[in-house]
Amino acid sequence: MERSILHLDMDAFYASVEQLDNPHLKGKPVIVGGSGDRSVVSTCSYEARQYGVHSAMPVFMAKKKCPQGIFLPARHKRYEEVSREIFGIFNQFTPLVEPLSIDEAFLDVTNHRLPPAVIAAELKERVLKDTGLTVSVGISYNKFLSKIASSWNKPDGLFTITPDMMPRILFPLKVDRVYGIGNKAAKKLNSLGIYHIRDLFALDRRRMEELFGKQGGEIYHRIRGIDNRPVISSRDVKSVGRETTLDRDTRDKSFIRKLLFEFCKEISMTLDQKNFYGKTVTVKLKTSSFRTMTRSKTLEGYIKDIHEIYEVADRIIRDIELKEDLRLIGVSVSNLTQHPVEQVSMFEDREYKKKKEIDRLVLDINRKLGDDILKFGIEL
Ligand code: TTP
Ligand code: MG
Repeated sequence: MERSILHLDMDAFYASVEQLDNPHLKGKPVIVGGSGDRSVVSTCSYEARQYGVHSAMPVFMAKKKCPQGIFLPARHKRYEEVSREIFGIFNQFTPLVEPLSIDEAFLDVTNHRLPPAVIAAELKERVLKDTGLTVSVGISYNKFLSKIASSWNKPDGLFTITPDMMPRILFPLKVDRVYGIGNKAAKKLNSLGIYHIRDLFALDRRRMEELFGKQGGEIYHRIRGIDNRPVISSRDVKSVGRETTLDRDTRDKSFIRKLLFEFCKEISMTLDQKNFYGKTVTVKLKTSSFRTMTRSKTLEGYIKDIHEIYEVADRIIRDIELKEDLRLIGVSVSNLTQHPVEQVSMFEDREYKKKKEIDRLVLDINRKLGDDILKFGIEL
């Protein structure tokens, strides 16, 4: 059965919240970012985008492009508050809400009593009425296409991609719009003269696999409108983890720790993307003789910062005496929440620094309490 997937993405989220709270900023080029000239733009209003300002641009450059811009520091606590409110609205339409970031979600409305276009219109109206903000909505039969649809006529957009529009609607889009093609891959493709999905479409499956490895097949299908990834509601996400079977068995702790750091980096990025925080860090090891060991540590507070996750994973691994080589290593973060009671505000604002200090203290205390908190389990 064909699915009905909505993708919702708030328009110029941080900047729109600033305009909402300070109505005299409405219609003006508002740029939200770090305070120093060396920091980067988090986002900017559509008025500022006309001057070529965009997310991740250094602030000094944004000032050059748009000297009349109104530069504001980020107020993460406030954005988290609005985020909670909009997700509350999404959840009233269906429990199948998959958060992608602070202002973005997929909704699976396949079995909803109302048609998707009606739900989308009602959602837009509710968000505007309850929060004063606009959201762009994309409707399609899979995740990839609904995300493309939501960006089609932003801001305040509503657009549907139906199967008969495929694949031509994708042809003029740049290759980096395809889920699975990041900046690096896009640069590689550009160097081969492949700029648009139209060019990508000309490649056969074998060539795609040569270029993208295992993911090549998925990308080949995705640009042909096939994407079977399910919408996974935040309630169903129990943990975020990475693990790998090693090319060669080893008990070299410095190698193991390096690998764990890489995993923690990826986990932290995923947590950040999905706007999750976790409380429990688990390290999983499998020895050459196929014995599996898992060790977990549960903290008092929620974390998602790479260094904090690694600090716990590293502490666990340091305490393990390896009598055998390992064939598999993994780490995961569980006990997840999207909204920890003590709200974390990110980056440079004061609350965040305070919160980090508290988290460090908690880590320290946990470390002193040591193995009381360290749970130990062995599975076969
Ligand atoms: P986005 O949804 O990517 O951007 P946006 O909502 O500002 O604008 P639009 O969707 O209309 O294109 O990101 C949501 C928020 O996340 C954004 O308001 C600020 C923050 N953010 C950053 O802090 N840094 C970034 O590089 C990006 C892309 C977003
Ligand atoms: Mg947005």
